[in-house]
Parts: sequence; structure tokens; C-alpha cells
Amino acid sequence: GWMCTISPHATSTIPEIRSNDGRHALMVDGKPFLLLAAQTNNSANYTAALPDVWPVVEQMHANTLVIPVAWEQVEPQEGKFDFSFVDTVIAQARDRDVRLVLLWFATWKNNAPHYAPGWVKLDNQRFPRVKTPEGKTLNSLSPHYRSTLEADKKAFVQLMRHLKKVDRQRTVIMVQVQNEVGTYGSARDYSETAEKIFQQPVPGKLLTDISKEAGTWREVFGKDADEFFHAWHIGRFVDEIAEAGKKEYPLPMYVNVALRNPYNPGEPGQYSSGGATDNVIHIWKSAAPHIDLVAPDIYFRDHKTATRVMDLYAREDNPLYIAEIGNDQPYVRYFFDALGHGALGFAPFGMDNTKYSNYPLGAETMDEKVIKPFAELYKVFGAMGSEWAEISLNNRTWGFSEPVDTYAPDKALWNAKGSDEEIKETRAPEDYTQRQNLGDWTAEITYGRPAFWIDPPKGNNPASGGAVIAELGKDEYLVVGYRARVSFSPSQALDGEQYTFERVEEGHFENGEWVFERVWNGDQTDWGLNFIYQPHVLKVKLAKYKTD
Ligand code: N0T
Repeated sequence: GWMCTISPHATSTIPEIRSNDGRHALMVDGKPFLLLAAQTNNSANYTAALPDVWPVVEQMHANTLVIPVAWEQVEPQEGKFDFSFVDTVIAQARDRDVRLVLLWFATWKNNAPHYAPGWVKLDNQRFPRVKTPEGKTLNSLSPHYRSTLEADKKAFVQLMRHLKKVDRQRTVIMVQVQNEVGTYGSARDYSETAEKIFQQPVPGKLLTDISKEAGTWREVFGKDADEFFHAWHIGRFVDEIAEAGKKEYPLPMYVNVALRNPYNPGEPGQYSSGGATDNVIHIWKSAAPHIDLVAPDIYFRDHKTATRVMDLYAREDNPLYIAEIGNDQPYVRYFFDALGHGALGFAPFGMDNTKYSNYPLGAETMDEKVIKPFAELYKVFGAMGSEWAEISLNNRTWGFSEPVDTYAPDKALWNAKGSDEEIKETRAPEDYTQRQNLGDWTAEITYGRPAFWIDPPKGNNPASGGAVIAELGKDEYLVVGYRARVSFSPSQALDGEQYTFERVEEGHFENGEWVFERVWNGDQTDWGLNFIYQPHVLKVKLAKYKTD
């Protein structure tokens, strides 16, 4: 139990990441907190835009707003700081009882210095850009210059100092350092300065952390050397900024990642080289110990790729947090996979009424139809956010979402094609069936099935179903599903046993305690647990029995 309540005005503990045996939670006010977030579009970081932001946050039932703070707005002239936007967004968030995650858009925003002040981005002498092997200058700042690092760090330190001063209530619960760092168009900086550093031996800490023998970057990493070098130096750069910021005020800090396609990655530079893509997470872990987590930005629409990304980023040494995900209908169901992977939270991108759309990454237009499916899930999980996050910290969880994508062929968007798998003309029931060994029991999840009888699954149109299962104790599970049937049968260990639901309770949580509402039985359980139009929260007790 975590019964202690805190008065809203008292100083509370600083948010932190807690880990238990490879599982993780974000602690806010001393309790696990599930981030049910909304991220604004870019350029919403001005007071004038906020009236277009809050209505969507409210309609979504989000408990957290993720919003940028730009270096150009807080330090428009060198050494002159202005945190008025930060103060405004904090005050408005408090009025609405919403928490904030702030995004520090500075040296790198999608690889470029677009959000750096003019005195930075126009002064290439003092703040040099990355050069290609051919000597072309790219619009991505190089990580190899103290001048750039010191300037960014100085501003970030001021931001964290300011937050410490004005935010005893911990309205701001986490900070993203930079945005999708890295460089498009080159694996690394090939300037003369960078070349000299590249010829030096690989730093001892990295060698130790990843168990490699000494040598130059090329000797140790071969063809990966250029990318790994860039990742290491951007990681070190970001880590020094995070470390200095945490010295002021130690909020959890993370970086978000412009992903490479895990099945078809292409070459570094075709994706943002130097960012914490799946092949360099180990480099980042060594380079940036003050970064609590590296978090994927998911814009792959297809099930196979989106869920593969979660497998890659949910690690014992890396809590999964979905820093961004497209806000279109196909992505909604991946919420269940995120929770199954023990995610700290989920932040669909572009959730505001600023009349912008990043289609085809997200939805074409922002309206009720975009908001509602998120709202349905957030309502249910918002009511048990703390309890879910505590369960997830301490227990095994499994998430499932409908595996067969349903985008129409004429809308075969480039980010929906996934792994170049053929789109099958005909589908078998097995395609709509997932099975998971939970230990003594095996769960089976099927989609698009009539609620009565055993007719085979045909999938929902559009694909929208999902379920999450948490192990509460022996033979006992918490199950939340949506547009899916969840059934249980004995695993190997109990093979051949007679079995039944002992009891299926629908209920909710209050102050950490399960509150029973009613027993599900009859039609609701005869064919498995049928989740229809809205998510339900069930506590399931399974049992075996003897017949002789
Ligand atoms: C994201 C957003 C915003 C599957 C795009 C995604 C946000 C940044 N960048 O709207 O700019 O600030 O973090 C890049 C996606 C690349 C294509 C992925 C293909």
C-alpha cells in the first residue's frame, strides 16, 4: 500500500526513476506514476498557442502535457534569460491539475540547430557545423566543440535552476534533453578537428563498459566506427549538459530517438546518425550515465515494426517510454504493447488544435475522431494510473495489439509498409490469434470474433483491439482488454488438468485497493473474456479441479 496522501501545496519529493529487478516506474510525489501524455505539435511553445492546447489535453483525459521550451526563446540574446513562457505553462498546467514534461530544443532539434538562438545558429565560426567527407557543411552542429557545449549547457543550467526555484509542487516531472539528436546526411563530422579526435584511441570507459580491446575507433569498431564515434560524442555532449542540469535540480532526464527501421535500417546518415538508434544503445548507455532513458519516437504504422521497436527499447537498463507516437488510429492500439513492456508512459504527438498535421506520420486532421480512442484508454488507465504503475514495477506484464494491419492498399503509405512483407490476400484465423505462455497458464488473444460461440477470429476493421495482462499472484491476473477476446488454458505444467475460471471480478482501484463491482459470468465468460466496445478492468482467478 501507498496510502500516504500529500497536500497539494506541500513540497513533495523530486520525481525519480525507480527500478526493481529490471522493471521500472517513474515516481511522482513518492508514488509510481503512469504518464498518460499528450505532446503538442512543434511551435506550440508560446503563450498564444496554449488556448489551442488545453482543450485537447482535457478531451484526451491526459494527465501530462509534453511541450517544448526553445533555447531561442529563453536566451534570445546571449546571457539574457527569459523564462516567462515556462512560468505561464506551469501556472496553466497547475490550474488544470496536469503535469508537464519539458523538451529542451537546443543544439539539436531533428538534427538541426533551428531552435538555437540567432547568435548561435548564425555563427558558424564559434559553433561549427558537421562536415561531410567531401567537405560539404551540413546544417547539424558538430559535437566536438567546447564553445557549443558550454553555451547550451549554460542555458540549460539556467532553466533547471529556474525550475527548482518555481516548481516546489513538481508540476514538471521530467525533461527531455535536445530533440532527436544526430545528423542526417553524414555518419559523423569529418572536419579536421573531428578527424584528429577520430584518430585517437577509443576512450577506456567505453572499452570497459562494452568489453572491447583497446585500439583506434576504426580498429575497434571497423565499418561501424564512424557512426559509433558520432554516437559517443553526442552522448558525451548531452550527458555533460544533463549532469550540469541535474546538479541544479535532479529531475529525470531522457533523450528521444529518430528511429532507424529495425528490419531495414539503411545507412547511418540516411537515418539520424549519432542518435540512440537500436544499434548504438550500448554506446549511449556508456556515454550518457546521467540520461535516465533513451526513448523511441514511433512513426512506423505497422504492427510488426512498432512492436519490434518496443522489444528493442524496453531493457533492464532502459525503461521504455514512448516519447512520441503518431496520433492516427492505427497507433492507438500500441498503447497495450507499451504497457505490456512496462512502459512509464505514452505520448501521442500533435495533440492540439493549432490546425497542423504531420501526416503521413500522424492523422491528416485533428478532430474528435483522433482524440476519442486515446480518451477511452486514458480514462480507464487514468483512474488506476498509480496502481497500474506500481503493479508494473513489481510484476510481470504482457501486452498485445491486433497484429494484422488494415490500411487500405491505395493508402499504402511509406511508413506503413513495415518490413516489406507481402500484404496477404487471404487471411487465416491464426493470423488474428496471439498466444503467450504466462507460466502455468497460456493466454490466447483473438480479434474480430462474434461475442457468442467459437466462430474463428476475422479481425476488426480497422485493426483496433488490444489487451494487457499483469500477473498479480499465483493463478491471478489483472486483465484489461478492448475489442478482443482473451482466453486462458493450462500450459505444459498443467497439461491435461480440468480447469475453469474460479472467479472473474470487474472492478476498479481506489487509493491502491481493488474495489469489487460485480462478477463476470455467463455470456461474459463462457467463450473467454469478450471485450467489446470499451475497455474493462478485470481481476481473473484461474483454477484446476479434480474429477476423480
Ligand atoms: C518528430 C516529429 C516532430 C517511420 C515529426 C519524427 C518532433 C520530432 N520527428 O512530426 O518534428 O519534434 O521529434 C521524424 C520521423 C522520421 C520518419 C519516420 C518514418
